[in-house]
Amino acid sequence: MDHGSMSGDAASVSAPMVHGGGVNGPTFAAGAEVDHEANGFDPTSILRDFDWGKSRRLPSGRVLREWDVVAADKEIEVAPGVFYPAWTYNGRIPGPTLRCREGELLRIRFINGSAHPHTMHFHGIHPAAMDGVPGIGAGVIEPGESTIYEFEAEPFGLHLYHCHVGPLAEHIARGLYGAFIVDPKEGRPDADEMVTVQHGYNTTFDGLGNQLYAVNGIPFHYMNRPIEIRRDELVRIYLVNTLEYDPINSFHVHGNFFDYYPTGTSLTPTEFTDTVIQGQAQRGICEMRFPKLGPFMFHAHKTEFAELGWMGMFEVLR
Ligand SMILES: [Cu+2]
Repeated sequence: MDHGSMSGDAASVSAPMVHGGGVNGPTFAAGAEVDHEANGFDPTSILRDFDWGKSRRLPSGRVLREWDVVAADKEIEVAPGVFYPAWTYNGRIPGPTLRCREGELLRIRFINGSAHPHTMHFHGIHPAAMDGVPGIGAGVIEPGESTIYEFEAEPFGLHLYHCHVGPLAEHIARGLYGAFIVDPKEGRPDADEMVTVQHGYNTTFDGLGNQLYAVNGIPFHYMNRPIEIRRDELVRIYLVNTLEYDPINSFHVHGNFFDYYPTGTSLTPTEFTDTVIQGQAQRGICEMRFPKLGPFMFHAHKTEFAELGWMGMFEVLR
């Protein structure tokens, strides 16, 4: 076909180059994916993967819940052909979504298999010695060493954990964070539950910002693999922001509104909205039902973040 002339026929409008960005989808090579198998994790699995650990009832009647968490250095393909020297909990970014019930006794055995010193610092109410910060309790856990963090699950809500060794921003930004969910004693209504941890990758290590943004590890993942949900079913999203080097993050859903429970510490929502802003370590629960069928975007409403990876799709099915 002669492309020399732009006038007249369909030649001038057919077969456009595929450029992503904005509503056209990923800016990266359209549809290209990273090697999830080599990475050892897949955001589609992470989405609905809640790690309840191992539990048993103590003679006192109380439930003891235990996990092993291993820190390790790992190169991860964060965008097609882009490899990032990450630090991980249990080999994935974000780390495992640790889940328990209010009032249980929690025991986390932390093994540092990384070449760098790390800790696990949990958000929640616990003794100072279990805070996972340098110089208090077990303090910094050196490479090859381990410790046990033990505390009660309180308060109920959506929390997080992360490394607390300096330089703190880098230890977090390298990938050492995860969601920590404490269910209320009475539970929450049945729902299609999912976790979305918002974060970024400062691939230049200049500490001035991020070159990539994502939820659950891989930029644009849910553009390539939309999240399937059922029409009218209650959807509950545990939304956590662990982004470093940028002051705020946000979550916006298209074609719908949601009830928002900041920090998940109350069973009464504070807001009915389609957009929430979260600063670093802020988190909250979003509950919604999709009444309409079809594809609906979700993304950071900070457009820069969205176009550098923080966007995805819900596919509402019958
Ligand atoms: Cu660390």
